[in-house]
Amino acid sequence: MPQQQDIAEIPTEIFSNRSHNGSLAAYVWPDNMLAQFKKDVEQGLGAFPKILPSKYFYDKKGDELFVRIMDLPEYYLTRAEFEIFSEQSGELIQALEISPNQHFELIELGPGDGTKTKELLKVLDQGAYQFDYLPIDISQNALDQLEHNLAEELPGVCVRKKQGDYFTMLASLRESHHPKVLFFLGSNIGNMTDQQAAEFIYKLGSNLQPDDKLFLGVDLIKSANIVLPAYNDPAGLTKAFNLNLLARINSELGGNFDINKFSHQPEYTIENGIAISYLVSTADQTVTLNGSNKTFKFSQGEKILTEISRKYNDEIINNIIGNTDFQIAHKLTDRKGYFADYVLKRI
Ligand code: AVI
Repeated sequence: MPQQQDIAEIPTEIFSNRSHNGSLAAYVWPDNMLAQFKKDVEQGLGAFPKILPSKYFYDKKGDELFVRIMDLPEYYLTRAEFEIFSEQSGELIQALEISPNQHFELIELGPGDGTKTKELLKVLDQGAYQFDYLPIDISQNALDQLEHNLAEELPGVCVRKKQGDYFTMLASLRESHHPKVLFFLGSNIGNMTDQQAAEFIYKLGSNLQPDDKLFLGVDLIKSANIVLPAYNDPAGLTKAFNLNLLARINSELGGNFDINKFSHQPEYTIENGIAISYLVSTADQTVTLNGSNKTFKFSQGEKILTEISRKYNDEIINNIIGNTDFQIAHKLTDRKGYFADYVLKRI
């Protein structure tokens, strides 16, 4: 039976998270994306230990489940970051070093419904700051909805939505000479390995100018009795979220997974600092995919690693940004010290 997997053994390319490209909530996939899904599944299930990329959680059902997870009492991350935005907007503006007479661009990668950012936009708007808000997402639908809501709630804010891949969109903004503040919230970075996170942040920096800021929301390392329930809620939403990956392989790739023969198993220790989600086979079984000559054997108790959710401290952040052009300028935390928003300054 496979043992707990050392995170260092995980091939880094497997974890490219939804957050690289924003939400995948377009739901109708071009053929090349379906082919990539099939390739990743065949490769991941053929590997030992088995692994599936977490970016495939986010189909229509997965997105709906994640929205509900964020509302769960056990899932403290969203509330903790919201608290920072709603209670410390003054400190936040100070940390970003923006002044009312300097026009700047507030760019957000994968804004979702923008709930947290709206708290800041409200204060900036009232304070007569001069800025444009540029949400970047792969989903035109998500951007249209956000723009519509902002037009109603904050009509004074200039919204310039950018639909597409993060890095393509950021490159298209390079010409502008306004100072930039880049938001990447929700501990989305935590679904990447540290190596991937370092590469991702390096690439963000190459699209920014000295003194521009990256505002990075991360979940902090804390004890297992707080972290584990966030990934193992009694209502079973996280279990459904994890198992939805198999349902998706069945419906989109013609798989024959028996969903009832897999259980959801999150693992976390404060020493490791990474919540890892597994699907565990509860029987010896074989799975096939349509149009694939491969069969995938599972022994009872065998695990598929489906997601990592990294937790951080200053040392880990400093290691990750060590070879990038960023340094920590400020850190804001919620009252319980569960979550942090780091202001990383481009040097
Ligand atoms: C999107 N991401 C930051 C979430 C997390 O906490 O890793 C995804 C999630 N997985 C299970 N619950 C929530």
